[in-house]
Amino acid sequence: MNDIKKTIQQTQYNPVKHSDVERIKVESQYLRGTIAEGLNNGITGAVADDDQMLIKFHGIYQQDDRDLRNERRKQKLEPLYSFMIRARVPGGVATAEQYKVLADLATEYSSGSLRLTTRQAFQWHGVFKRNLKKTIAGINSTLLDTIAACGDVNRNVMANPLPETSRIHSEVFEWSKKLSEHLLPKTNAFHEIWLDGKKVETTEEPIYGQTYLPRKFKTAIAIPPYNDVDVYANDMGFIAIEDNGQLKGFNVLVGGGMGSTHNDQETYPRIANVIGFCTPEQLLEVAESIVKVQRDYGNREVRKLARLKYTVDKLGVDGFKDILRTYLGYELEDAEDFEFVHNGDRYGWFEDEKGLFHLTLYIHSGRIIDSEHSKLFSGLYEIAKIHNGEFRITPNQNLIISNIAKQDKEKIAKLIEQYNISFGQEESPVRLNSLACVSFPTCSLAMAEAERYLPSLITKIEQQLEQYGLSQQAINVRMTGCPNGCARPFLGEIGLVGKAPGKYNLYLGSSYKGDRLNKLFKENINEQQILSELDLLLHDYANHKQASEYFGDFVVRKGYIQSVVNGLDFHR
Ligand code: SRM
Ligand code: SF4
Repeated sequence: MNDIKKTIQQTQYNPVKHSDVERIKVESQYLRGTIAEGLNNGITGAVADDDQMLIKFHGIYQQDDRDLRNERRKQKLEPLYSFMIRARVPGGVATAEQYKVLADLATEYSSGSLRLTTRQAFQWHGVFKRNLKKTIAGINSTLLDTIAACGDVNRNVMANPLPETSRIHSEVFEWSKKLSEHLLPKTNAFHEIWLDGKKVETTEEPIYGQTYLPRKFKTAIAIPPYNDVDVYANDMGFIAIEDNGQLKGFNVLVGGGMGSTHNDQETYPRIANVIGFCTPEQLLEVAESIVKVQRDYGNREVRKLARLKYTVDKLGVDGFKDILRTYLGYELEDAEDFEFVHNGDRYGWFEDEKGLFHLTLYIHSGRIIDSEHSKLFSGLYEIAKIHNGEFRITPNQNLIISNIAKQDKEKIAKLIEQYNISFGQEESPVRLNSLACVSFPTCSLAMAEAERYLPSLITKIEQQLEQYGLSQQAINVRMTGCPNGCARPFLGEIGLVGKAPGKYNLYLGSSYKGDRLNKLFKENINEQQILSELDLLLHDYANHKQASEYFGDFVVRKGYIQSVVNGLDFHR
């Protein structure tokens, strides 16, 4: 216990040792900073430097259009600043009524599209400073919010979105909401700044304290046999355990994460460790205790080493469990058996036990926009007008029109056809299993294209697969514009991670169910080189794969790449 007290002391802000972000948090008066004043400053489209960090806790990122950066520089104009807003949508569930308002906000204040994220959230890009307050107030009017959608706190809690797949689904979904609520920051800053709420002085943050967490913190709940939430990629994970149709409890996982830096061996993606089991009644206190261990033991000096995964490796898994026990006052029970089959989505129509229908749509990179090919934005809006159920975002950037009554099925099917919306009926398995992050033009950290480029690369990979008689083979292809890992590329059987414009690192060897990392196979290669490397591998795969053997397992079995289950082996 003394040890813990000592460590808590160490989390007190130390101006000499701690990173500057810690100073910003301490000086912010519980996340207020000068955000409110900055919104009224019409001279610049940006907010103050320190506030750029703080607005993340409110679900907002300052960005600029990178396609226009050089041109504006030449014209001696400041970058075209705008903001990305992310809503917190626990379990990814919004009613059709809510969706309609969110789409209206996109039309009125953002770039006219909605973006579904890899963590089951909605994003609006291109919101100008003058429209921030109106957009956030609009989101709040639907009873959704943007609190803690980003920042050094627990983020949107993910959960398997498909009610048809499990009898315990609704219970697990309720737990994802409770977890999300329980771990929210309690400061009143959000209401004061965005909703003109009454000023109430914040004197403490019961879970987080004044400096919040050392870094972002992510939580997901998986329901076997589906690992669509990629539970191993989360700081804290729970795997629901069912017993005779009842929710028995959850296996507890800690220490997952994807982010890394090119050529920096200190940073690495990591698969979370299963450290035990808890009952539903214990879930909130277990989660809170894990968060507190990270709060007190996480690295506040070097942000790139501040995620829970590094804390777990620093303490050792057993060391982490020992410390957790002292926070909890008891030991977790032994983990239960479970089996995953896949970390992707299941497309098309499903009917559940109650006779309700669910339709999973394929949405490339989660971008809800009208294009020449499909009037997706308009079509979903028309569906929202007549649908009485929900819109559920999947962890793979897709959308489920959920709980459709039998009498509405035909009407919705007609709209799907009329607006040419895909539910995977025409796409190849490799396309349906592909994932790309946002990257250019909005992401300030992008090094290479992802969302805008992946579709054309997939077309070329499809041609190769067809040539080798593998068109029906599902292979996970995941691309990101940098190694931060937003489309979880280190869990792709084929992972492509941007290095420079047109250049990618090629990673191979993840499992199809997301419980093994991939590893660097070729560095800094262009499209032609990517395709010729894949050509050799796919040729061999077609000739020598064992029955039902996935591509990721094949490249490991054939020795093209080493199997990596421990993040520390990622660079070895
Ligand atoms: Fe991410 C930063 C987009 C999921 C790891 N991520 C960013 C920023 C905000 C760039 C920035 O800091 O300026 C990107 C904004 C792009 C834009 O214009 O929208 C961004 N991340 C996204 C989204 C929208 C990607 C997508 O295509 O869907 C996802 C939003 C999820 C959400 O709703 O909250 C998104 N990001 C992820 C994931 C996947 C996941 O969580 O399952 C990861 C890997 C898992 C993890 O966290 O380890 C991820 N994003 C990062 C990192 C690296 C963190 C690290 O530990 O090093 C950064 C950079 C950072 O935090 O400094 C980052
Ligand atoms: Fe941006 Fe990199 Fe994340 Fe892609 S992986 S959205 S490029 S931070």
